[in-house]
Amino acid sequence: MAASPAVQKEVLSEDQVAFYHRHGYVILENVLSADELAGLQAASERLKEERARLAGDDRLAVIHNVALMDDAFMAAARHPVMLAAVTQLIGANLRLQHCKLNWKPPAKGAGEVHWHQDFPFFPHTNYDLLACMFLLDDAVPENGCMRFIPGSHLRGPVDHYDENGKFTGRSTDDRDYADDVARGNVVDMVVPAGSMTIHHCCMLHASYPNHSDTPRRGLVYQIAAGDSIQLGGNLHKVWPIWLQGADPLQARLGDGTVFRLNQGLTNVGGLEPSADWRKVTQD
Ligand SMILES: O=C(O)CCC(=O)C(=O)O
Repeated sequence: MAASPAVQKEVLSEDQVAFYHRHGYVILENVLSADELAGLQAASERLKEERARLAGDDRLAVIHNVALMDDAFMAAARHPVMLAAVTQLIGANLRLQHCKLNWKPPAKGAGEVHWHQDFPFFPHTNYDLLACMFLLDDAVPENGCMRFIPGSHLRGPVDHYDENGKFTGRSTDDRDYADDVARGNVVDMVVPAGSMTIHHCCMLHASYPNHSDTPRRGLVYQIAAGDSIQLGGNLHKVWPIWLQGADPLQARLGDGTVFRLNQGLTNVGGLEPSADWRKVTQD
């Protein structure tokens, strides 16, 4: 396991922590320095071919495992401000569940993401699981910023299955979001490049299509508390990467029950980080 940096000092105020628990998200503006932002933008450009291979020029490209593709993305996975904020929200033992670059190309009107929660994609034993998105471009509705339904995380997981029981990757019962949208209980994540949004795994969220002439790139680190153990869904190649602290060797359920684990999850089927990431099926 890679050496973990010391836990940083607190970066969220008490109000921000309370806001996260109450509303399911928090925004940290201008987390990245100008150099860090430029470095991550340059790293994104180095993935241009991969973006085109995955999605062409007119779809949202979701490029997984970017931390294994470029050192800049691996370094950002341990950004001290991100780790400090996440520590305040879900504790000091932190596992990287997945990381990806969401690249919304400047195709007119492409890249809309329907209402959904993250948790149903990769259920865990508890909800101490969240997504941090570094914005590499200014995010506004016109270029496809995310939209959150504040407080929706408190409802727990909602239906993402069709009438045949097939997982659809989107909220399938419009009663779970339509009323909020009609009432205006929706917040657009309008933030400048270099900022970070953090949202709870049960946050109902969506994003607008990109109608602008420039891309909207969001770098996402999905982070789990060490005792929040994945129950299903995709295990990505970055899964063995421990971000901070130590594996507590226990699984905590939502009701507080704790099971000791005799060893950490061990993959013997080849899901190890390597430079050979193209050969592994990811999704
Ligand atoms: O990149 C976006 O606009 C959507 C991101 C999102 O909803 C997700 O990654 O779950």
